[in-house]
Amino acid sequence: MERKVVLLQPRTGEWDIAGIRPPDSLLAVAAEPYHAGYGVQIIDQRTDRHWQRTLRRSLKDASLFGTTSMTGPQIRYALEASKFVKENSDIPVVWGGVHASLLPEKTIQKKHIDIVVKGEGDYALCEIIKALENKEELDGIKGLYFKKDGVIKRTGDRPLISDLDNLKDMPYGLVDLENYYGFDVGMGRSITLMTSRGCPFRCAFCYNTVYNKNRWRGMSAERTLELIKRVVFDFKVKSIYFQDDNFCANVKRFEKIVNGILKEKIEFVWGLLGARVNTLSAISDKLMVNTVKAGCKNIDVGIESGSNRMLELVSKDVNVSEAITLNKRLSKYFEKTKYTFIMGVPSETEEELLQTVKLATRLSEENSHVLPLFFIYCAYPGTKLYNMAVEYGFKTPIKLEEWSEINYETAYLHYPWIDNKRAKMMRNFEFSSMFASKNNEYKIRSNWHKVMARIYRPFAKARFEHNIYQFPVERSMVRILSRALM
Ligand code: B12
Ligand code: SF4
Repeated sequence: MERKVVLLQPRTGEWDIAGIRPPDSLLAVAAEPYHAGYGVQIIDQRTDRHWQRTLRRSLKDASLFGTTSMTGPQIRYALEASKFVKENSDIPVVWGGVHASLLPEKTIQKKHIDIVVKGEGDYALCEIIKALENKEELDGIKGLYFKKDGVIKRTGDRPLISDLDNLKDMPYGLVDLENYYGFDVGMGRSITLMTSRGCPFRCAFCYNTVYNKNRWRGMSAERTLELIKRVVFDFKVKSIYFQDDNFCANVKRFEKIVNGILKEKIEFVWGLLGARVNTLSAISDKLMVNTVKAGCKNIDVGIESGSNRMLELVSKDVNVSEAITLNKRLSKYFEKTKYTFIMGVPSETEEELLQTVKLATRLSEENSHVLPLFFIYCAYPGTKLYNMAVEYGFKTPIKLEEWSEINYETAYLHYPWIDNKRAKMMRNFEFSSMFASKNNEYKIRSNWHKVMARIYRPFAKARFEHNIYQFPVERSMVRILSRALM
């Protein structure tokens, strides 16, 4: 019997209510072994309620188990699955993903993990499979941390993949695309795509500086168009959410993609997760118009703060007035413009936080398509701001499972610089920003929830704009409801 590789996508916690995106990380690492003829199975904890039953069955003819990790609750679910594998088989357990890559030494120490892939896994996983099959040593495979006879070994860093065009097509046939929904673009069958990796900028809170070493690498416009055509024509996808960290980093490539969509009359709607104020500012009006003509409905931009001091502190390399100017331009183009803001960075004052709220309110007034969203700062290991957080008293989690607590919802509880009042204010801005604007409606699937959101909107707006953080009863109600739905 041919033995297969089993990959498991862990749950992500409360995020799983808002929508479930395809397991792109696992589809990416599955591509090489799949095209080399190995059997690969993907189990998704988020869509398979009986994942343990499915996994137990799969382990009977499995040669290796792999899973992925982001800092936060996903770690807990990935650990649960890894423990299950170890209790029910003797196959090696491999971890990859952003968290395992940022903290490989800590991750490999965990009892239920045998191999950690630091960085990109597209080629590494297949190399591991082949080495194990041929009973070869793992020492020759770059980017690994592994245990051998109780000793932890590392093989040195793997260089970043420079030519993304050489990557094999993702084996979408391994998942049921019908199970995935909830993207930030439109209705109908939708998918996420990543056509570039990394970002050349240096934001002090972002994983990119460590993980991608500030290097942006993009598929060619031609390969990107091929990929788009594949999902639109072969999989009948109606909307695409490009979740590149910085889709427009190379404006020439961006222009070629937009013009290609128009020239080849590829009909679909799309949105961009990663866009910056200064890169968008460098885009001509003509290209903006064509971008919209080519189906772009939604653009997400990280503004981060209404205080220039904070923007400097986080090395955003953009200032408040640039954001205001860009916003006026964007108001003429996109159906939705999502701005994200970050709160609770070490040394942020109450006044600076309120400046951010004021900026978000102004941007919404000057552009009716704006949806501002507020997030509480999460200290991700390896970043520059993380070191500052440690200086400010952030107690670094020691064990892998403790990292699952460093969630955007709870991380601030570990920050001594956040007092009770500030925590209440931030929780209020985080929650009310989600409901204060009518532009959030596209995110709500059920009509019943839409009606509730409409009734609540004026209260949310008042709470947001006037910093009314006392008695947050509605938050508790939503929490109870979401727990009931999970
Ligand atoms: C889609 C996505 C999600 C999805 C789920 C993704 C998933 N993998 O489970 C959802 C929407 C649920 C999500 C939620 C969140 N996300 Co998110 N997300 C992304 C996003 C946009 C794309 C990830 C992706 O699919 N990439 C494509 C694949 C190909 O790349 P990759 O995941 O890095 O995988 C490669 C390697 O890591 C490795 N690898 C990965 N897994 C495995 C497994 C094995 C076995 C092997 C061998 C190798 C391997 O090989 C892959 C190919 O090279 C990234 C940003 C980005 N542009 O990458 C952020 C990102 C991963 N998310 C991030 C964050 C912060 C969050 C949130 C906390 C956001 C928030 N503000 O609350 C939440 C909560 C998550 C949690 N803590 O549990 C951070 C992670 C930081 C960190 N330290 O972990 C990122 C990097 C964004 C950022 N710029 O900060 N996210
Ligand atoms: S612009 Fe975005 S992706 Fe690039 S470093 Fe800053 S936060 Fe990260």
